[in-house]
Amino acid sequence: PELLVLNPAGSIPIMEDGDLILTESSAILVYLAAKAAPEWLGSGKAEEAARVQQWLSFSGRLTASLGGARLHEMLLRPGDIGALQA
Ligand SMILES: N[C@@H](CCC(=O)N[C@@H](CS)C(=O)NCC(=O)O)C(=O)O
Repeated sequence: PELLVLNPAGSIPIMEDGDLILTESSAILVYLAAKAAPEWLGSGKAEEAARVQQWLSFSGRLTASLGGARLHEMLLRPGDIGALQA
């Protein structure tokens, strides 16, 4: 119940920074980079902005497939392990 208050979707990671609550790893990464190392987000040029989004999308796909495989193998969550490894 405590987790669902922070994220009704029930997933982790969840980050709290003062009153701010963020979910979704890509949003958390962008927030941390913007605060600590904004140059990592590029100069605002079209190609650099697209490259940041490209890597965040790649990261999201990895999280979905590897996270799903881990839940299946370690926590016995039903799933198609072949599809999760693709
Ligand atoms: N798109 C989310 C995916 C997060 C995600 O899949 N988290 C998994 C753990 S790695 C989770 O909380 N799963 C909970 C569940 O499936 O019940 C992100 O990038 O933060």
